[in-house]
Amino acid sequence: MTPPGRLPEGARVVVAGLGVTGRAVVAALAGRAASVVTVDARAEGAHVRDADDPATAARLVAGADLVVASPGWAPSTPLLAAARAAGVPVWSEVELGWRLRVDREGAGRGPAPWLAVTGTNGKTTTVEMLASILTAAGLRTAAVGNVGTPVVQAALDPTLDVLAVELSSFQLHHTLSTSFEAAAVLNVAADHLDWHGSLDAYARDKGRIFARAQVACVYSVADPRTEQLVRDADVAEGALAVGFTLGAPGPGQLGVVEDVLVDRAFHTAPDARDRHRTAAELGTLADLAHLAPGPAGSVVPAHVVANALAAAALARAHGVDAAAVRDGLRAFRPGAHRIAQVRELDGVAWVDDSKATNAHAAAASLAGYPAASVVWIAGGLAKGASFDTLVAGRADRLRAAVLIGVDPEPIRGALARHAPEVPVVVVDPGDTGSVMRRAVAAARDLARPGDTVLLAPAGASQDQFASYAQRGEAFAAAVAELEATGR
Ligand code: UMA
Repeated sequence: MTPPGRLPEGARVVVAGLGVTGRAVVAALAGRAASVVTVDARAEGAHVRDADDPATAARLVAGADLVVASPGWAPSTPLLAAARAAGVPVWSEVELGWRLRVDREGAGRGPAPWLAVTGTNGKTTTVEMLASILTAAGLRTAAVGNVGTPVVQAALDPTLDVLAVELSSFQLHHTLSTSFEAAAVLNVAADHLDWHGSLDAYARDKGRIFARAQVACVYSVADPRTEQLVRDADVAEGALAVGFTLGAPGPGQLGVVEDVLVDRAFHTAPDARDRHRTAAELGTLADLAHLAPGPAGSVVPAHVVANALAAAALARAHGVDAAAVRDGLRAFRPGAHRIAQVRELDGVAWVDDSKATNAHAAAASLAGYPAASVVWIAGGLAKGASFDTLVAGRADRLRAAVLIGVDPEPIRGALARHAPEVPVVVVDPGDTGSVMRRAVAAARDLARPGDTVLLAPAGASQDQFASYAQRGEAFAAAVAELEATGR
């Protein structure tokens, strides 16, 4: 295996994808690779546009020592299949970043440790909470990875003390040799099945985050699949398995006792024999009160508390003290498009949760509202998922549903089966440019004062929008237009 710090000698590299990841990879390879060929079906400036033809794909990999694959490239794409057939290694950009990571400023400090987070939902929030905690501890850090900033960019930055890394299952699939200081799997629910082929394959790729973990593997006590991934992992000697729970924590866990966030994994009792009876207080639920949706005094959603505990566990594995955990959680502010109220108009709240790109996330979002009070804007790329559990479990919250997306059928079918009494409007996918405006107008007609119009699509955005962020912005713009025109 290639040692850290360099590529194979005189490497000829094929970069699959020239989006956010591919551009960062090309920049990182400048001066480090003998040649770089970029492949992208759509992006301007790519050397090769059509690698879907198996003969072209085989020719490309025949002249290469390495392929660096962007996350959107499924293993079944002809280029990656050709690389496998020819025995040419395929690395994720995360693997490349890990191999190239540089020492921190200051003599003898070595590369920055990485604290990594994956999971079907909550990973962006968790990694941002983690960065906030690390910052409160006086460390120089950044939330990087799937959250937006390519990992390879951060790996080459000597000013960072520690990295807070969000990893998707796509990125982990081609990640081979990483050894994180600590890593967490928050939850595993059906998502991206079209890419991975099955839930088991998807979970296995998530589990790669624990490989060679040095200090701690963090899992959810409520999700046995995440604990199993820890058991299956080959970790460094002495690495701990640390659970987080919304209930009272057992030894080796973080959890909640009354309204106190408690650490029974990383605290040190003055007398080691007391370890199993003592705990460290990390803060209280009041430190998260600003993260409750709705008016002051609303309940902090369970998934927010879980994310905070996971972030705290990773920070504690890095040696951060309890006061910095509390200060970091207090200072944390969630990013856009995550259950963000964009307007209140005539007694109706308009909420953007465009980040809810799968059924599990949409279910968590809908859970926060009273019965029959939500006009739900949903739909998008289903990614091979079923919506029956989501709709059956949340039908009581719905006043009505407005369906967007090129193929509304998967959610429409689930609504017909489990919520036949809920009115459904399907927005004709014909004119993509005006989809959100038409969805918002339909929702306006269906909502009553006291209701919430909730964009929680349960699908990815790319069938009609460039990204979940653009979908959320289109929603906010359409709502602002409603207000401006007085409609
Ligand atoms: N492309 C092809 N052929 C293919 C697939 C893609 O030519 O078969 C091209 C596309 O035209 C595109 C390029 O490859 O120009 C790269 O596309 P990409 O989809 O890999 O995306 P990037 O722009 O590199 O962004 C990726 C992540 N995207 C995906 O995982 C789909 C971003 O996560 C991430 O922020 C970024 O790297 C930096 O790490 C987004 C995402 O949707 C937010 N993630 C999924 C999620 O959170 O559910 C996993």
